[in-house]
Amino acid sequence: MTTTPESGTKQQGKTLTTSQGAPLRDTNHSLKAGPRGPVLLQDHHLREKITHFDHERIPERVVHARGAGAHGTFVGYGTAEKLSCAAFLADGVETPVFVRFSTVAGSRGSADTVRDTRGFATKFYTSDGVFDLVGNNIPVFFIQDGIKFPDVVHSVKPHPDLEIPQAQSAHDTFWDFVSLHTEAQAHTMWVMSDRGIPRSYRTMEGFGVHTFRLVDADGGTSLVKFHWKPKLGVHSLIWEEALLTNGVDPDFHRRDLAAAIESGAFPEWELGIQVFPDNEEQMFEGIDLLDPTKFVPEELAPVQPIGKMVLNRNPTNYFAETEQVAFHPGHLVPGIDVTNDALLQVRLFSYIDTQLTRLGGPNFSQIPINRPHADVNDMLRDGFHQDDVHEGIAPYHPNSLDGGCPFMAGAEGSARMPFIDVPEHIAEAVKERRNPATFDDHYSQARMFYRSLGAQERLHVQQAYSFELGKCASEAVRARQLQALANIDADLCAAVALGLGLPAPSADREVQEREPSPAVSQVGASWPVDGRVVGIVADHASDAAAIETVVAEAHRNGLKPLLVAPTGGTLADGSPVDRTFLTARSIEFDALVVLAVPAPAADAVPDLDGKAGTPSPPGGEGLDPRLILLLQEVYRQAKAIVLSGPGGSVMAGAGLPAESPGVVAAEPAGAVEAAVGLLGTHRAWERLARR
Ligand code: HDE
Repeated sequence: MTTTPESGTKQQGKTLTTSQGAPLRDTNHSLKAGPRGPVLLQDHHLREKITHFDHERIPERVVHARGAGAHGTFVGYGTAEKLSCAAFLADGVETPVFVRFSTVAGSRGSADTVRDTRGFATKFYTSDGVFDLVGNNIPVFFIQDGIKFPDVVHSVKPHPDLEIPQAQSAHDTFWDFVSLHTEAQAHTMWVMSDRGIPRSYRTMEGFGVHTFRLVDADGGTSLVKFHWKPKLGVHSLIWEEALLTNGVDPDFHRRDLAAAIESGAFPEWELGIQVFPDNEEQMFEGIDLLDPTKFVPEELAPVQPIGKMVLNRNPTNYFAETEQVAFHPGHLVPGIDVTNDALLQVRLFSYIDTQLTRLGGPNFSQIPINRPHADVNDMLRDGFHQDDVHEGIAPYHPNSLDGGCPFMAGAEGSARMPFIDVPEHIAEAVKERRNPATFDDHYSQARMFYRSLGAQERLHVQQAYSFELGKCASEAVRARQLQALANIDADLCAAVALGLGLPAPSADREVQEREPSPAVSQVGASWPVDGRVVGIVADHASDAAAIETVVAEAHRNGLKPLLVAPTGGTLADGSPVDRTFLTARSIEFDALVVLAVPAPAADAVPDLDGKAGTPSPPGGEGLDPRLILLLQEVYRQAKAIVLSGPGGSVMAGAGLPAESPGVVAAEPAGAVEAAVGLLGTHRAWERLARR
């Protein structure tokens, strides 16, 4: 990782100075009247240092405060050329990008693996200016109209009296709101599914959510929905992992993204579009394309790939890049335009407004990470943090004094293609506060999504609702949400009601049946394993050749091997131990290869985290209790376990069945191959189904 103390900075080998460049001899002592003080006001260096420190923080984002960023490249396939004149979508055109992933509800210092929607915002530095695709990892949103955004956000944020709970939806105000404002039910269903706890930012789909409009070179238009498809497939944590991770490694997603890039396992996504005719109705198969609480199943409108994004460089400075990046759904380029989706329209106002407070004024697009790579010749002037030294005397249009410049795009003298607002016919309308009737269906897609999941995934949804509602103190809120679940699916409602100890209500309305969409399920497909983590359990007596083979094979297959042993130090092959039994925890590993069965160390340092208290199952007396805990957790989490050489006997000692889906025996030479075969499906799903 780049954060090692040895890594260089531009200041290496240089002399310390004040901000004005004056060389300094001492930054450890303030200027005092004698060694015992008092401190003198005239110490400019002291005052500059403290004043700057006092102002180091800027307001965090009101939502999406916690995030991780990465640089990369987008390459167009040219397949969208017929639909859009956007230059960056043309065949083979390479465009630099910066992506910021985020959670929504938590503060900047909250944990990565909470149950929440994730942001997936991409800045394309195109030759025609910046295009921002500011999406989420869930294709539907909580609300249909942006005027409700403060309401939904206030409901999910910590209670205003004590600022508790942080980064959680499992509390009364959130469920109060979503059970009253039932258009939020579809989005909530996605968040309660495994999608709400991604394994990694690298294994998330991304969605533009709204319907956008593509414009071709002749002004022809089509409606589209944007999708990011991860090369590694969609993969999530299970709840136990998410909870453990919040404590063991709250930076889990940040670390995973940075470590993958650092190791050369560059995360990749294909950008795809679903295409719909741009007609007056703006409907597709009974789905209103302007309703952002609805998605269009891929089975009805296939996602057509139009380009590929690879993230290949970590930020150099978190604040300068990831914190100061400013996205805006209105940052559009010729060839892409917005629609009248009322959620999108309000966003067009909000994102510039919020930067005025967050980044301290109107010149945030001059911050390096926000600077377009295209020529900027605006007539915006002055303001806080103005970095440009504008020349000329006529920042107005029309002018004759600066040669009439800058020219209008498309006019004589300008080579640039203009952004054209699509001339859209607005039907004769009455000014009113009202939604179309097609927005009234709040349940059919929540039901369709739930019924499209695999049995194990449905079980997770049941558990998630039971957990979240179980944390609500108000019985009225719990009962009201159960009513919403009754309208979605009677079995789901019954399972959650059972957990809550409340009666399961019957549906109180007719809900339209929709065909299931198997594409939303994570069960059943197989994916590449790049950058996945394999823990190798060995001890100081383990055979050097076996360790060498497994580590080399892991690298060859693009996996990240971590050697786990009872204590630190060096193993027989000379490799340093990466994790001791004290510092290792199941959440870090996607698969475990067990090469040795270390016995409990007689003189083990007493464990501070209570791991040593794990009871030994019958037959497990000879095993280190921390290894038993590791195996039990990895087993419960339905991860691959490969038993090799002496490791073969370990399952029984940990009280686990040796014959089980996702548990295999292999020689060291074939251990990684066996793990790769199991890892492709992300989990031993059958093992989860058995419980
Ligand atoms: Fe955002 N949203 N949002 N949002 N949003 C912000 O902008 C807002 C919505 C999304 O990594 C804020 O610069 C309103 C939908 C992402 O910097 C703010 C409404 C979707 C990010 C804001 C929405 C998103 C934001 C906070 C309803 C998915 C993080 C800081 C009309 C399609 C971007 C900022 C980053 C951030 C407002 C709805 C995604 C306050 C008013 C729908 C990924 O402007």
